Amino acid sequence: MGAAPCVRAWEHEGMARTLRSMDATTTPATAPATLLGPLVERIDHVGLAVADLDAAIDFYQRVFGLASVHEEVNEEQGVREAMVDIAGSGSFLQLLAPLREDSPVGKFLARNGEGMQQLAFRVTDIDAAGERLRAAGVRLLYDVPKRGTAGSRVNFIHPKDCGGVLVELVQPGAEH
Ligand code: KFV
Repeated sequence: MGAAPCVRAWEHEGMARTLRSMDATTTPATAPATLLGPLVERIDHVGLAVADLDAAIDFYQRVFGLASVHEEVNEEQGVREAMVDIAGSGSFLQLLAPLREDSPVGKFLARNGEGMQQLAFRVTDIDAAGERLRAAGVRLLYDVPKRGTAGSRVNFIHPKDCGGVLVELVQPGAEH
């Protein structure tokens, strides 16, 4: 194979050069070469704001053949929610129906109607992730993580600091 190894070597050298220059101009304590990279495992879930939880569960079952595998009420977050398994991929759809109009999902629905409300990354260490983001000046919504689905710990990056996307960080609890 003629050119392919050469292209790969060039790409690797370019990436290494970028990292070397970042190391030379930043201090690891405040600005590591990648803020969260090693801590991010996968998309844990995509959160969808829905008006009627049972109707939404029925829709994803009948259209996509995807089943709800967990349901709960989170009073603090003001939601009734269902986790829909995306064909065993390890990622889920999180269907979120508001308990109150003045909750985050209630306000989202009033402003936008039904649709994607959040993107959640599973991380291995949510406290370390929070420290790194704060050190870089990224706004987190909570000083300490709150209780999320099935005993997980969650925090959110403000959408204004994340390209207009409400990004949740989630570290699974023992119930997962
Ligand atoms: N995505 C993108 N932009 C959003 C947004 C969203 N979901 N929600 C609000 N915004 C934008 C909105 O368009 C507006 O922009 C600004 O943020 C303020 O909107 O350019 P604009 O027009 O100024 P408000 O005033 O409608 O909302 P606000 O009261 O500021 O609250 C926004 C926010 C992100 C602080 C609030 O939604 C929040 O605290 N979210 C985190 C908690 C949450 O979403 N809980 C529900 C899911 S519970 C869950 O996920 C669980 C339990 N779990 O384990 O996974």
